[in-house]
Amino acid sequence: MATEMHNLSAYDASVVADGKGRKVGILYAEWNSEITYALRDGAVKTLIDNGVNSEDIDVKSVPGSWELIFGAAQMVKSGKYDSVIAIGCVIRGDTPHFDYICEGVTAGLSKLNVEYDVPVIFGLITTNNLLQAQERSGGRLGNKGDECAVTALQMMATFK
Ligand code: RBF
Repeated sequence: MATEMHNLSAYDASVVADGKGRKVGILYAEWNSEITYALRDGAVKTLIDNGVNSEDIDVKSVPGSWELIFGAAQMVKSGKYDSVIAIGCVIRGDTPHFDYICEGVTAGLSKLNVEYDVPVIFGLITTNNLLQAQERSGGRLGNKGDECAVTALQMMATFK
């Protein structure tokens, strides 16, 4: 699991599936927007760099990571997308709220992946502090938004 060993933006474009004709929904949370905007922008750019048409990418925001569950469910059930990327950032605070949100979002998105035929990609960064989140959203360790886009492309190619 150690992201320290892995650059989140590193991928071999020659083996990444072409995204031409794919429709992708991107959902991002406004909480910790310094981080989530960078993740969102990374995901959009990587999709386009790999052949997805910009008109085939729908980007919607939700207030916080908790709302990613409802938002992703709506996107999945709409039947409009070949893949949905859910982006959020939860930073550990002084209360147990962190654990409740992380567990709830993880369980909610997992359920969608089991119950529906549209892959939902897990773009939730969960960190102990802001620096760790910055390092994973375009900093020292790359951008998890890029990684989510590559994952979506691979899942759409493998299962459609
Ligand atoms: N949303 C996030 O996306 N990231 C957070 O780090 C985060 N921390 C929260 C901490 C507290 C104490 C509360 C009450 C909410 C937090 N939220 C966070 C918002 C949450 O995902 C959701 O939007 C709200 O709880 C409303 O349903």
